[in-house]
Amino acid sequence: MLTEQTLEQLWELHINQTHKEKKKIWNLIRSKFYKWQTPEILFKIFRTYLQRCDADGSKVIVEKQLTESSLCALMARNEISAIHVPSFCPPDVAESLSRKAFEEYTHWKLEGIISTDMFYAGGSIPKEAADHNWIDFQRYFKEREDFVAKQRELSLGNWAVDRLRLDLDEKWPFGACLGKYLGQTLRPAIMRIMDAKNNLDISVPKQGLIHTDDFPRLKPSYGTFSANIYLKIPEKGGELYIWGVNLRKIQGIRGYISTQLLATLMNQGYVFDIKWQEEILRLLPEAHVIKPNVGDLVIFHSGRPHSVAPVTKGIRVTNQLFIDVRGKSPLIIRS
Ligand SMILES: O=C(O)CCC(=O)C(=O)O
Ligand SMILES: [Fe+2]
Repeated sequence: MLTEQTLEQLWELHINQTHKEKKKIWNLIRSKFYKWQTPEILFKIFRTYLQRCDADGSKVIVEKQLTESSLCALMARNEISAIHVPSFCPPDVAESLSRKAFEEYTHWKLEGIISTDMFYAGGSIPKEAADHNWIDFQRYFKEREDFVAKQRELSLGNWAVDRLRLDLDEKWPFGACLGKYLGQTLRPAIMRIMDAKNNLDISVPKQGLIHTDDFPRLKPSYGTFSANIYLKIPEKGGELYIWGVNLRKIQGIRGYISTQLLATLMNQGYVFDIKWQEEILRLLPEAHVIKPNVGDLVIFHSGRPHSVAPVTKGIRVTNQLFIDVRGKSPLIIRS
């Protein structure tokens, strides 16, 4: 457990680092770009000229276990949209974890302003939320060890996140390790909960809120992937939509303008606005729809547009983690 003094020092280092990042030329330009509502203005100018993106032909593959060849097709070559491994987590473990999650859940605002339709179980504060204020930052580092210990205890030593870490380490040609930040180990996964009362003041469309968690112009062997292990499946809703598009592959000046504007809209700031959601949907081809069962694992590039259909009956519980791919080096696991 970290002392108060160490936590304060970490926060100071974190603030300095964040200030340095903000001063980088690209980040300054980007913040001005948003502040002056440039995306909205450009969108109005080009609206009729924009073209719908073509799918890149990538499919969702279903396999009994992760293999080196499927991981390389997904993460090194962006050839497939997602890997779906049924029954990755034993059903009794899924049941025990999701029962506990439901007993203690909190609604976080991401980046201090935007509410989401996801809740998070105790000890599961998202790193993105913790990065923005001192109270949540402390909680992240104070709660991470207990959270992991409790997940393992509830899983009777069979926590599927541990299995995933081992599989990735053994099957990715350069191994896998837990992420570090300022010399501290990051938490390997969070626990997310969705239910019918989502706290959002907008009515969410049938396919959910389309977004990306990484830039959608996908590069080979570089990017952030999202892994979800489904612990409880709702009676209605909760399907995962993934659009098999790679905005980097779209050619021509018209394609370039369309994809740059689309990429901007799928950034968190616009995601919670129905008007922009309609525009995003209009520019995308048909989606892959995955209806996971209890215990399934799905991994996909988080720069591919994706969404979760609103839960209208029952609850949905997942363990989620991000996997950073950084060329010929170990995968980085973090949440
Ligand atoms: O819960 C899911 O199925 C996916 C949620 C999501 O947006 C993500 O993992 O990035
Ligand atoms: Fe996401």
